[in-house]
Amino acid sequence: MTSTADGTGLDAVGTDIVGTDDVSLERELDQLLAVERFDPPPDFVSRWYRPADAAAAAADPPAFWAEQARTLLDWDTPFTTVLDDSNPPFYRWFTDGRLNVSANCLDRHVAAGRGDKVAIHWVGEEGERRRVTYSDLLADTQRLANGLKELGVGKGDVVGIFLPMIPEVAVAMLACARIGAVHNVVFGGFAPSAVRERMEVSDAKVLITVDGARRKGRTAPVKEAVDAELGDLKALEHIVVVRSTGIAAPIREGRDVWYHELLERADPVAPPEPLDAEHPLFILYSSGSTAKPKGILHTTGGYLTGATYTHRLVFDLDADSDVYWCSADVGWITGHSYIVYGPLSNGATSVMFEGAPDYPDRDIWWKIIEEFKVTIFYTAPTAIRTCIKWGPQYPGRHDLSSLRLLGTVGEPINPKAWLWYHKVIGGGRCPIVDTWWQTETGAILISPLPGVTSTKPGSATTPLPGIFPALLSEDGQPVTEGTGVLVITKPWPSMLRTLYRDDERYVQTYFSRFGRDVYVVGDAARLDADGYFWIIGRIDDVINVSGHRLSTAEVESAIVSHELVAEAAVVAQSDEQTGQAIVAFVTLTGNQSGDDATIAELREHVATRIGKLARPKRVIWADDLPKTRSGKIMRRLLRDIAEGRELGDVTTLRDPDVVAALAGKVAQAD
Ligand code: 6R9
Repeated sequence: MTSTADGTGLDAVGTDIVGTDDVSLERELDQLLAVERFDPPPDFVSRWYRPADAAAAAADPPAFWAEQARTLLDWDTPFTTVLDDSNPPFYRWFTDGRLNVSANCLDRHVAAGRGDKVAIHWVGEEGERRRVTYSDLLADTQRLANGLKELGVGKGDVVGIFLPMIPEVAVAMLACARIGAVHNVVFGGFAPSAVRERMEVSDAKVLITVDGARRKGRTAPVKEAVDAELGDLKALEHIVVVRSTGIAAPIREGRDVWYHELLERADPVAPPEPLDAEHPLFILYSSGSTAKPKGILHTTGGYLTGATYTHRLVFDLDADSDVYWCSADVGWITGHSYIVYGPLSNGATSVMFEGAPDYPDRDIWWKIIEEFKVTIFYTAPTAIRTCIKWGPQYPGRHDLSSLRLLGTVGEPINPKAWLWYHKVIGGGRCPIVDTWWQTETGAILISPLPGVTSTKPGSATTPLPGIFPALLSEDGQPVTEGTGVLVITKPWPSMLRTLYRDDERYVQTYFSRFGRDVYVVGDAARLDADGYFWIIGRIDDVINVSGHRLSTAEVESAIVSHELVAEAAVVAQSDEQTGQAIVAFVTLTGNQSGDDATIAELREHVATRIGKLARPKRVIWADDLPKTRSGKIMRRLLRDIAEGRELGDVTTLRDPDVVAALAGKVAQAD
């Protein structure tokens, strides 16, 4: 597919923060920068927050979560055990209860007479509109559930999903949930080779994909590319193909089946399978500090409790009147929890948009908000920064007065972007929820509550009820004010349960540094005198480009697989547009020297191996890389070089001349 790097379709643009044509706005924002704290608007009263909840959650967290699970979800068999913490860090929640996620997202709303309510207002790239009601979703989900069964998919089998932003992606996820199959969604912007890797390591039995995907007026032949890369995968028995764009798609007799044909011939009734609360719901691969992506596993009852509870509370959802829009892609955790499961479980009406934010023009998002009278909008800081660059005239063309609440996720938001969002998009009246969480946490953990929490631009503020974060120093001492390593000290229902088929790596990655009951997040943070959390960023070898996680090792191994390359080291450089950008130091074989054509070739090579989002922004040719005596590349020094900083301690280097030569070279080139 041809999505741009961050999956939002945003092309990289320059670095100015505010469109320079608007001097008065710039001045106003500068003045606002002096405001440290924004109190909730007096007329914004939280629908769901009760101060007593926070007290109850603090007094007895499992009892508080049990109450949420019971009141927010329908259970086929009510649970009696709340938290099994007998074998940390393998926590289990609501163990003897049974429920079905798709029944909670669909059947219960239809049964309550809300079948005709719009679940998804879908907007296609060429301006198409589809109104998908709860009854529509339920009908398709049942047929696909039966279709998958016909293809031999049973409880616990893994089903890959590689689809663009079309309603079928939600149907595919819900159909898996209905029969207890485990979905493994791969972001549409990834290359087919990344899809292959994720299917292979999870032994996916079926893959649901599409004929082609549109991006800014062009159509990429997805099925053809998938065949070329995955055709010989042994475990993969069938490929289901959604006809979306009409582009020619090869169909291999016996293995492949059209989605619409499968649905047409399937029985329309598929009762939801009551599943154990700890039955796996999905795997989502995320980057870790090695080249091998981590298969983060979420289960049924706890995950849905977290997604439902937080979506309603943090977005102050009124399912009867709100129109909610999250601009993420379903291929990321934000899409899982806040496009599919949270909103549908709460019976909300959402917008789903297939296209890029600058096609056909840069005002398309604001046009959609005006047309559907969107009330709640959730996006990423990187997207806001790009809109700032484009200038306030684009949102200025539209009536955005329906908006009442704004959210951000994915990376720290710089105060100026926060203020622009507040002023230009929110008209100064909408609270902003800066929501901190991760693929691993399943749901939002630290965020302001609208109408309750005073916000400070750039801070995710305070934890939600039932969540217990803390900062620790390097040696494990609690930090009450200042910077430290972010940890979560008590289990919560929507936490990951393990890394798929790799319990050891799960313990090692998250629960080895400070003991088996302290979850190590991987972020550093600062705690201020008011107890507000300010997330600084990752402490491991993970790069956050436009809110999307990539591991340095993953990108390095893609570069090194190019025949001309002898060695590569990848580091992050801060970038005003994308938060962080990838810088690759590359040594070519046989003392060759690289040129611009080689840079283009390497970037393309990475795009085909991982996806466009992983392309290095800068490639720096290195005759040699700075290494310790034990042969470890010192990325810390490379970061200093990339960002033009004074070099840190070089005494442990095997050959200190290497860095001096490299630093001199970079300085010259800049
Ligand atoms: C939901 C999601 C997780 C990492 C996380 C942190 C960064 C996410 C943030 C934020 C500052 C926020 N992050 N939200 N940093 N403020 N509001 O993005 O999941 O893709 O797993 O990334 O993203 O570094 O550790 P995921």
